[in-house]
Amino acid sequence: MKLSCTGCGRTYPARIILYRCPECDALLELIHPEKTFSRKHAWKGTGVWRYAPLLPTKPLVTLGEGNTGLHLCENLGIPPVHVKHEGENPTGSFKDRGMTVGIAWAKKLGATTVACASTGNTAASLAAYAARARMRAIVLIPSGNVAMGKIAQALVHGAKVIQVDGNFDDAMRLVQQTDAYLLNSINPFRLEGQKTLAFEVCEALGRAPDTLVLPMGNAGNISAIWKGFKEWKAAGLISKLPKMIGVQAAGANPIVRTLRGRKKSCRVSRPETVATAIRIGAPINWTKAIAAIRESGGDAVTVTDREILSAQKLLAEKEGLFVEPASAAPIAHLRKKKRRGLVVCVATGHGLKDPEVILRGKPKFVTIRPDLKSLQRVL
Ligand code: AN7
Repeated sequence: MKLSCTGCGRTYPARIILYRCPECDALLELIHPEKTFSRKHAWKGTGVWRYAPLLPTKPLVTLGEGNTGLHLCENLGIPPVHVKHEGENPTGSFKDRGMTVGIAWAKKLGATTVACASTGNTAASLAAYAARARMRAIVLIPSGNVAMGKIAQALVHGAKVIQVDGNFDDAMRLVQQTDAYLLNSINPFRLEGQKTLAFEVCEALGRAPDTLVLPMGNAGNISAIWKGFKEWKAAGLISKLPKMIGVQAAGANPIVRTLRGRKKSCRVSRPETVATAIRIGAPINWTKAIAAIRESGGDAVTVTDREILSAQKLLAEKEGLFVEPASAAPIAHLRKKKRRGLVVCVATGHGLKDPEVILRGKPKFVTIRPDLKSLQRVL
């Protein structure tokens, strides 16, 4: 097992703490010995650790992550689509898949303090797993733009929560200058856990989907899931790979701009969207994400805040699935553009993370006197 540079191809021992290539500064990824993929394993158990033979460590710290529902949705006014509801994870988002592996690796390394910058879900997940592993957690969040549920989670698990008077990108720049073990998606071990979503989808469908649609913020998840599909194919378990479609909010769409434009990378200096989870202007994993999109024949697309909120409501009302705004972005996209074949959307986080966004939308409900007449009048 080695860390390999996605830029120059140099390799490094997995046990060295590195987030970027010391030679060319590009992102790193974990490469397993070839033999791991050349035979079929008897996968054991459920969830992330079912795939332990394809993961870098044993399950040292777990809360029971993965094994989330793949819900067929036929009532959205679009061709049937499967929604993988990652809100069913222990802390309510897909981050737990990565965190269980990232924290296990931190433990192996003997780390005592772990840290991240976060728009909220990584902070919540890191706080919970650090508590379970008896480590100190430090989380940097942008001030004023993190959903209430996520802050409550980070606090209740005892993390040191620091608001940065700036946006996520400022917090990310800062946290990289600390000595703590970093568990943002720049950490390749975290992405190893997140790749298991691809395995679960393939096992549930008996094949890879034709298209996988998911929201992009730091673009770690799209990179991780693409790696998962490629590894599942290398193991001889599927024959075709899906197209990867990354969805960004109109006010925070650096990857869409990069793909459409001529420059190597286009930052958004003041990202803005109701989907605070993906309010990110300078994604850490943009090179990996662009590779995933190009290699898979996919695309990066934009949806507006209004389209996101409308899709969130539709999914809740028509299918019983309550997801947070960022997680509704794929459905918002599919309502604008028909995609043929077997389509899977990743709903990355639970709606309960951000109840304020629903209440701000002024939902209608009535108050009555506690008698039957009053009740009958409003029914
Ligand atoms: C619900 O928690 O970046 O493209 O700091 O919470 O892998 O970054 C969250 C990201 C999508 C984007 N949906 O995933 C953080 C953070 C939800 C999210 C994303 C996030 P990436």
